[in-house]
Amino acid sequence: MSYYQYGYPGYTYLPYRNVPAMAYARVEGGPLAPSLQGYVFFREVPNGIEVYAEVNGLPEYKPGKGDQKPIGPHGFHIHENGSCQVGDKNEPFKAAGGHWNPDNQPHGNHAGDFPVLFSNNGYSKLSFFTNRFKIEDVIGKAIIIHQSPDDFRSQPSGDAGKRLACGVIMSYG
Ligand SMILES: [Cu+2]
Repeated sequence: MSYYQYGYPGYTYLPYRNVPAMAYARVEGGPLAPSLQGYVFFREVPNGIEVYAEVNGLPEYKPGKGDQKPIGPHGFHIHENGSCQVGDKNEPFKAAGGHWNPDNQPHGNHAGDFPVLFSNNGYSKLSFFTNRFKIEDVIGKAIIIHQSPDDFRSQPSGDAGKRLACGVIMSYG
């Protein structure tokens, strides 16, 4: 899998000088979503960072019933530990720890609280802007995609359920 296939919008017109800082995470599904794979890119833009994610192999949406949470749209966050060890197959990726929260905010306003990912026959593409961190702050942290939506309110992690996929953020270029 090469970056080109994912068509990161900034890549082809990067200048040769003053190349903006970039980082990426290759995200891979664990035991609950073995065919999931994708990339998350971070690119310096004026006044902040553009985050661009492209993911395949997400599960289909299923509404919640009783005390079962819905499957999708998918909670999406930066977690504090750069480890994607699977661990317990029923509760994977606990090694990534809790949400990355450098400025001690409630959940919903963590620096690494991202918009949810919507699955379109398993495919999702999302880009958004944030000024909550610099590229170098997130290198070595983990991206987690959850099974259930983030309500941006429940503490400490938005009730987003199990962890489908994980990727460690690396510097790029
Ligand atoms: Cu999370």
